Amino acid sequence: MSEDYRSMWESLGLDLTAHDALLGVLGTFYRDIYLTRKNRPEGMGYFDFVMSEVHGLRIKELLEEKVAGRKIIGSYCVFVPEEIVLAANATLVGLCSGADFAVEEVEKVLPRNTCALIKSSFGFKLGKVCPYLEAADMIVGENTCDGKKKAYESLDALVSNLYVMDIPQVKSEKGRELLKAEFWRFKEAAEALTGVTIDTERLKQGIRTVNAKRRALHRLTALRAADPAPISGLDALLASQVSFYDNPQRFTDAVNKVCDELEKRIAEKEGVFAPNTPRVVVSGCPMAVPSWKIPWIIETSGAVIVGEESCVGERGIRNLTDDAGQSVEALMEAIVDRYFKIDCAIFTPNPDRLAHIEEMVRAYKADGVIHYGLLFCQPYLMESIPVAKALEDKGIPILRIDSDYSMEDVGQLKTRIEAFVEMLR
Ligand code: BJ8
Repeated sequence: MSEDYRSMWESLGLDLTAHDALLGVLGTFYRDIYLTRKNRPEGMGYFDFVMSEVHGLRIKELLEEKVAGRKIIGSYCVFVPEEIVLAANATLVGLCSGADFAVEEVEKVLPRNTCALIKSSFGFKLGKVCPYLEAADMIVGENTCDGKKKAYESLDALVSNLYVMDIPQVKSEKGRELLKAEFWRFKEAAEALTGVTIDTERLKQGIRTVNAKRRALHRLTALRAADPAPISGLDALLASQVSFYDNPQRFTDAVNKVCDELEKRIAEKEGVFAPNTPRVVVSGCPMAVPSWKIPWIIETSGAVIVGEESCVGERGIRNLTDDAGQSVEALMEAIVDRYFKIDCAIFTPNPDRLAHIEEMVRAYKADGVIHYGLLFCQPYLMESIPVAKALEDKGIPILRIDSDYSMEDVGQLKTRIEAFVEMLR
């Protein structure tokens, strides 16, 4: 961290001792996983810098935005439409966390058998270590899985600014109507928070900014089809993770710069792994920072990850929002259309997700799929069984892994993943 931010963290009510401990662990983990790797694209230096300042400079920027009258909205899900947030002159930041923290405190308010992602988010609140959460003017929860739905009832007692959005669970006409009504309600809530009336121009600009960000990420994902792979899965995941925190325009530029470099690498047949290295698509639960365990094991076991079918990955960024509409109503319809396509496992049935996994295997010339389910995540664990069967029926090898954020299972996972990679060869 290039500056002393202690007074800033103190003003946000963070527990400085706990926060120091968290940053220490995060820094060491990051150094071991990322900074010691060879042959990374130079453009990843930007993402290393963002990570080194993720609780420093970026928080300072957000607090400066607040002083200038902008609001900060925090979210736990890719269903929260950033287009509307930007149109209301607010900034969206991701609040999901990928590390265990204050576990004892968390288990006083949530059952032990709750998925690690939800427990982690509570741990960051109860442990007073998340400056994003404390800086947010509004926290948006969403009724997706049962775990989150019920957890927001408990979170409401811990924060004063929770807004809960209902999300359909069926892709029917009624389901779309529900999403549309909820997005209009959210638009009004965002307007009430910021005092800004969202007009056509503002909404169009919001859509364009988010589309540009997604386009840059689409460009990055497409380049990963090359063999040898020009970028590691760990680095591509890092870019996806940073997209939830960073300024959208700056992030878009940084991703495009990395893509320019990757295009040169591809032209020169330069890769991060040798040609014909076994190629894997990872599919399943989102991997929030610093959830790098699984990709790290995979990429130190002889395989390269060429795509993530996850909300911190393609599920979160697929499909652009049509910006051609000439009224707020038309643009809102386009936003509803785009988000209604998200194929989260909370939907029943959810055939689009399987089709997307197959499409990714084809597009990225993957040799197999590793399905990652967080322990106690019913939607993804349940869905992993029919997904595995359907892929196996089509001759696509798949390994199902259920894990959490602890490092206790690293040895066992490594053995299973190495055996799977060996089989792919
Ligand atoms: S759109 S995947 S971000 S809900 S891991 S909390 S599902 S028990 S995170 Fe998600 Fe939105 Fe869907 Fe994406 Fe529940 Fe499972 Fe935990 Fe999960």
